[in-house]
Amino acid sequence: MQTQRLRIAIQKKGRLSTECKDLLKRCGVKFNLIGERLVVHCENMPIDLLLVRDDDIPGLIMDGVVDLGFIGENELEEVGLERAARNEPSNYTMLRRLDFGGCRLSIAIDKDEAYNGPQDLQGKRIATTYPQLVKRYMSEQGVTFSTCMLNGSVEVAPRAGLADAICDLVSTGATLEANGLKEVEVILQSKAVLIQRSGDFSADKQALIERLLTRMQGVIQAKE
Ligand code: PRT
Ligand code: ZN
Repeated sequence: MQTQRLRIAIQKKGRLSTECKDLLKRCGVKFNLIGERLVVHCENMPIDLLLVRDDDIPGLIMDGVVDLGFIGENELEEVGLERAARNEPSNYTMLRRLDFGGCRLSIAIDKDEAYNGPQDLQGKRIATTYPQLVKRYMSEQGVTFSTCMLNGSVEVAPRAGLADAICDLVSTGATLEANGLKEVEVILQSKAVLIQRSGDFSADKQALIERLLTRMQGVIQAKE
């Protein structure tokens, strides 16, 4: 069900949330976030913000339920692979890469273990929240492995005896270090991106998207 108003999905709470809201505000979008509301109507433009878990954003775009979404490339790619494997639509248009949310998806092992390359991961169990991205990387390397799917506390899996290695997001590396792990392979570099659903847009919506993108370009350039 498409509406006249442009629907933009953003993470409700978390690492991308504040910067997405700030960016929209700097682009001149006025809104007032009150309480636990899922949909927030902007005051000065025909825009509705949808405040959701980041995990839901790629699917909302790929199903054509919302028009635009802010999401980390790690999540976008994982969900895209997952949906493609299930023969569900996984298309979208990349509008622009943003200057926040930077991190990398890396494989890490016990810091005292020797490591000479991906072949050392042969037959190992890898704990991760990103099984599809790990699978893609490992099959490119020709290495077989098994997974241990965890949605949190991935970094404690080796110590807890649940896995031999992990594949998780890293920014400073402090979490790996605190858990006695060392980063051995970077399998994806990620940033927050702005994506758009596939399909047609009314002329008004298209013009609004273009106006937002022009303003975003100005805001981002001014920061550099
Ligand atoms: O509730 P919801 O599902 O919406 O949020 P979430 O808990 O799934 O996601 P959130 O808010 O933690 O992260 C959202 C997005 O931020 C991720 O999908 C990434 O695109 C991006 N991002 C950037 C990060 C990090 N940096 C990051 N450092 N996501 C997670 N981390 C984790 C990392 O795995 C480690 O556990 O933060 C911890 C600290 O990292 P270090 O390396 O600095 O110690
Ligand atoms: Zn999430």
